[in-house]
Amino acid sequence: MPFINYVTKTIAIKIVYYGPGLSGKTTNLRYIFYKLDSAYRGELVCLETDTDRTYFFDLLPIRAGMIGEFKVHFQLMSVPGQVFYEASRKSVLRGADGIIFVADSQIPLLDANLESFDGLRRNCLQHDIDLMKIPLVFQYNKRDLNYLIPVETFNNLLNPRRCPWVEAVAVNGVGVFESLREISKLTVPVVREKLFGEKPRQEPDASQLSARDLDDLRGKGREEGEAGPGQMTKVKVKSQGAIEDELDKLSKAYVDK
Ligand SMILES: Nc1nc2c(ncn2[C@@H]2O[C@H](COP(=O)(O)OP(=O)(O)OP(=O)(O)O)[C@@H](O)[C@H]2O)c(=O)[nH]1
Ligand SMILES: [Mg+2]
Repeated sequence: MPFINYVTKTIAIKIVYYGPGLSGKTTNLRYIFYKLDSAYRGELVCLETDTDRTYFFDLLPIRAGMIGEFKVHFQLMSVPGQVFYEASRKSVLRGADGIIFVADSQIPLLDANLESFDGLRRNCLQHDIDLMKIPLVFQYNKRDLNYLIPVETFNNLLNPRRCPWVEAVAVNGVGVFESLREISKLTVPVVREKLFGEKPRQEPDASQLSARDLDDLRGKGREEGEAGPGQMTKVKVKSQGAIEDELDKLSKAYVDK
């Protein structure tokens, strides 16, 4: 459910980047962070354990225009893809308004993609999220490499609903904003319905507001080119409970501004 603050007139739409380890989820967030002027985004925050190695999630809040008199923020979060971090993936997924499934297009990683998607299905079930209904976009990433899984195969195996899909080279920014735009087109009408009782419409321009705003945002970013390393804030946590507290705190901190 989107987080709506009627006092500060802000709405937070939570978008989760999900997918197997090393598929490029964090790369998406880094690229967006680097491209957007700091007026349009918060910090890129990264949670890690005492060992300095184990990442739980990344969070990047960005501003994206208005719905009525409400300011819209997208909370972009990426889960850790490695099999070991199932509990973190589950926590991050809680309350998601939309999901971008970042798949790794390399043929040897087909099973890893399928397993990750199965995990997503399982975790959605546990959070009462209906994977057949929640806004979902597929990003088929690493299209710059050789020996690629054909898009048709991906769609047949992962995407029978024929949700929007984007071919991407996230490391160069290709498809990164397009994926964000697709998910905003799906999530914004749901928020409008919640706020104003408007039924999502079928016309192609039903959710142009956010799509246009995202294009504007991109215009306000830096020149095209490769994303730099970007800076990150690192937060130490010790337990699963602490992760969930931190998640709540971080999600609200930016929205309440
Ligand atoms: N060739 C190529 N490499 C990419 C692309 N996108 C990301 N990478 C590289 O893949 C590696 C992993 O990227 P990350 O963004 O850290 O992957 P992740 O999905 O966040 O990984 P986990 O946090 O372990 O789940 C990095 O070395 C990236 O530079 C791409 O489109 N093409
Ligand atoms: Mg990552």
